[in-house]
Amino acid sequence: MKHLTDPVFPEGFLWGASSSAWQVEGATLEGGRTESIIDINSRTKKPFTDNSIASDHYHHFREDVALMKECGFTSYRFGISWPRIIPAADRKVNPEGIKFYSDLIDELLAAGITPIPTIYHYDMPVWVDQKYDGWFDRGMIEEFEYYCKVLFENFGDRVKYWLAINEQNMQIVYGKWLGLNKPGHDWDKEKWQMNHVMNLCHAKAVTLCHEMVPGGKIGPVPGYVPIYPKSARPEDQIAAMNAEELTEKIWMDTYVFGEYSTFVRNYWKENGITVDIQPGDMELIKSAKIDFIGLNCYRSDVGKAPDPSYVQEISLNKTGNKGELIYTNWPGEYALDRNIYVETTDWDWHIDAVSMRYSLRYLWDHYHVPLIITEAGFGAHEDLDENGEIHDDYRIDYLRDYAYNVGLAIMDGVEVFGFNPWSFTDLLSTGNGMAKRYGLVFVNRTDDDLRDLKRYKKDSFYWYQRLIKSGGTDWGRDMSEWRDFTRVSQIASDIKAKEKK
Ligand code: BGP
Repeated sequence: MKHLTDPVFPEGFLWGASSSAWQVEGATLEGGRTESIIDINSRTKKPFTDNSIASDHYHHFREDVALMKECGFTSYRFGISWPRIIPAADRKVNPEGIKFYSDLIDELLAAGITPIPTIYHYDMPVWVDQKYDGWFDRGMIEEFEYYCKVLFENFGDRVKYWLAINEQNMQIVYGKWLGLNKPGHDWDKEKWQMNHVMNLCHAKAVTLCHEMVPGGKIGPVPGYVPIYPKSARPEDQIAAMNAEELTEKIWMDTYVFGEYSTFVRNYWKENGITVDIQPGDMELIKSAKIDFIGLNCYRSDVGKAPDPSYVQEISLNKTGNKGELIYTNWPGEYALDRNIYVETTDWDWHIDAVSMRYSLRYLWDHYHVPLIITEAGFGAHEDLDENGEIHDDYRIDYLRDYAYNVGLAIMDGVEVFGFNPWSFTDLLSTGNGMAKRYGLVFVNRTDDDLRDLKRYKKDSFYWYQRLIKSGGTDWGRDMSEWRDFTRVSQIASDIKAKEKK
């Protein structure tokens, strides 16, 4: 559909940003908090970075919320750290942990900002991990339910929007890299058992939220990377569909329809995978109706028919030097590839604002559930210049194009109620620490030097402030190229010109 005007965002649209506890808070052993599995993972595996200080949001949260208010935020997505709430196996609730999040929530509400917490964003307490062998054990279901109950009891009076488990799909797809595998387990097979346990935990969170939080709404947070077929070759189309199924669709189908699709059941059968589905499990999953989908969408990928002669697991770019990423080649299933029609970040992530519109339309068409953007963002190497400033035009371009494409999806008919890009302040990247920054606000530290942790507003802060103030109308430049496709053809013709040379 060709739209004749700039998008109109609905009344009450939530403009904000997002973060997670382990990436921003620091104070990992303060205020009664104990260690989480991602603390250990981040310390022991270079280039992961020690998160014991992170952006020191734990000590700066009032200042950070004041900056959000100055930017005009009406929402903020953040993570709650499980080991801060329940630090030990005696399951005693930590009053200091409750106080920290309670104060944060009150500070946000006083600033007119809707709090949107994530219940689980990779920081499982070490004591839980040891007790249950991580997500492999069904004992997790009751433990997670207990944690959710504590959250709803303590914050449900003030928090109405909840996010259950961050990127369950990515935890299963990249679980080895995130440290979820354990000795003695056959990851490629048993990850599906872990996934089933996670689905049951998700369902418990949804059910409890509806029971305990008056007017409470809850949704999953898939990491969504749409897969375009590389060509019109029919085999590329099926390969792209396989990639989509095995990296994201399986999860969405379970959340929304409460079933494991025939695709995944056949996949398990053919690969000798057994999942312990006990009586009552599927009834629980089916009865847990989500209210919305929190969408994390940074980029797209390209799928093509795989080369049957070799296996290649994806090898992520860990240094931020373009061209290091090695794409998956999975015989019989799919291969991924570079999309020459879009640029990439220094970490080889495709910069593709249309992927945002595409994902929103795809998810709305398939699932008819309202959506909120819970992540999107531009990771870059950055430091203060001689004037103590950051001129992040590339991030402004990225956020402007992505937000505009959210607007176009709304004009296409998709129900979207908020935009919360990653991230507000700089925080630790999952894979690259402070070397890969995402914030609208610079935090003065590097991986090796803690400096003074002072906050500096980047140019993107001021750009976003103007956009929010205008209710999503002041883009700072003519955006019609996104409506009439001239931008896309421009990039394509640049590439054709490059190819001719
Ligand atoms: C998402 C995670 C976030 C965040 C983001 C950026 O998958 O939910 O926690 O880290 O990706 O990724 P990275 O930090 O690796 O650049």
